[in-house]
Amino acid sequence: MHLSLTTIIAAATFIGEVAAHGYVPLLRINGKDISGWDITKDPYATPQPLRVVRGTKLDSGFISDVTSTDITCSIGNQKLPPGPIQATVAAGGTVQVLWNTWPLGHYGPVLNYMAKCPTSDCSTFKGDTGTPWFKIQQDAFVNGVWASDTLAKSNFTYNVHIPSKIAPGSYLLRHENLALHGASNLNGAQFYPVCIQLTVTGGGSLNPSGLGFPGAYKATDPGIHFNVYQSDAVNAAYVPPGGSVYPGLN
Ligand SMILES: [Cu+2]
Repeated sequence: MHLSLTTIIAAATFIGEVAAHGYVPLLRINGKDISGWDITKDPYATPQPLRVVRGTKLDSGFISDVTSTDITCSIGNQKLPPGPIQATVAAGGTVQVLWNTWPLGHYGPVLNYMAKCPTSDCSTFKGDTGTPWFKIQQDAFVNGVWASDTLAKSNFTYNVHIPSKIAPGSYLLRHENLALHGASNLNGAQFYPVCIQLTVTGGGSLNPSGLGFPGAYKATDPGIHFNVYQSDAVNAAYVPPGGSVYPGLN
């Protein structure tokens, strides 16, 4: 009975998701609002608006192929801003990511990575070759709730804590919802990465790297090919893909 009910809920979630995934039209840093990428307006504006959030193709859809360069910064990773732009945040500070919406039941972790841009201008950096990325923060199944549902219940907001000991400079922040509601099927996981161009001030001398997007994820990773409809105990033991948070960041 319980299994069949969760199957029905999963099916209903799947049907309902065509219209409503989510995107990031707004950031907040130190109480200041910064425009993100508004899928309802920005793709249609001429000239292309200058945004600190990387633009995406004309939808808010997910990536399911972890070997695609879309896994780096969302669908159409080749689309770069028309000029330099970055939001400034202090090392040790917080970037609030305000999604327009996020559906309950898209169970999964929220994962956050950074990569140092090779020059001071991040707008020319795709980040899709080599291993420039490092993981800074992740939340999975905490106190019986998936991080995705916590985000949905928190005004669709997630707070990214910028490490205090990284070197100052220009960075891409890769913030990602990983939806596992269909992930018991191989290639059924849905990735929703969002890249944000930052100037980090202060900080220390740490220059971490080591992960590639694509590269860090495999379709068969236990944190990607995973059945969320088993038990709280199984979910609590869930290990996100991409490894541990880089040590010594704070
Ligand atoms: Cu969805």
